[in-house]
Amino acid sequence: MNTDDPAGQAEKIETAGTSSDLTLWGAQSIRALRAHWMLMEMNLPYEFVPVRPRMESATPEFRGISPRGKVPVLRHKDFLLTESAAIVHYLADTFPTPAGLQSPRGPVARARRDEWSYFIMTELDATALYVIRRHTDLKHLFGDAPVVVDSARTYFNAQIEAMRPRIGGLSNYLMGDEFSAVDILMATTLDWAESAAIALPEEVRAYHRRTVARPAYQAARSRTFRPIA
Ligand SMILES: N[C@@H](CCC(=O)N[C@@H](CS)C(=O)NCC(=O)O)C(=O)O
Repeated sequence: MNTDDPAGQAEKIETAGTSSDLTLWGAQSIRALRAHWMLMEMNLPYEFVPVRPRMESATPEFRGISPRGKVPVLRHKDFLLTESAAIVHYLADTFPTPAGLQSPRGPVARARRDEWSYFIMTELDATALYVIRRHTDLKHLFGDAPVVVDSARTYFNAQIEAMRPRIGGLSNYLMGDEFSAVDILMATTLDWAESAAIALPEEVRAYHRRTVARPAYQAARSRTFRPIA
């Protein structure tokens, strides 16, 4: 077995741009979608290994790449990186960003990027949506806990409500008028909220609709969630 490709399904993605020695493991997952979307926004060619959570990701071979058995994983040459937020920021910091894609520079812009990223990844993703998922769809693994699910939903709604003016504010995107990696983190998290039947405020829905209308999102979504035989 090729240890890089436990499912034996690696494929070379043809996109505009030059070879960049990039490989991405991760399919059928919102966190993997973030990495595909960023690669496609940046027109970077990459090899895609469609490892699914709790399927190919559970193999000893994949754990050699990702010790916790989690997707996504990015490899750039011999540098391996997990964590979807770290991956999208690494790409923006490492490769030239095309027009219309902002890569924040300088301490203030970086601090704002970090503020959004930690908010999305800790308060919305880990503390709320992942808790809901673990105790609903994955309750056979993590236990049935309706009180915890209710509390996580309430928490998510309170976080979104408090940030509603900033998410749906005067600018098109979270960092201003130009799209950036934090919009990928936020829009995919809002996708996830909608699929968990959470009703979002109208301004937040408008931001979400505007962001997911980008062609790279559409392409990344169909690649990430394409059925695997
Ligand atoms: N904080 C991580 C979370 C990664 C994660 O939990 N990925 C899920 C799929 S969305 C996974 O690989 N689950 C398999 C498992 O937990 O065994 C990130 O954002 O990359």
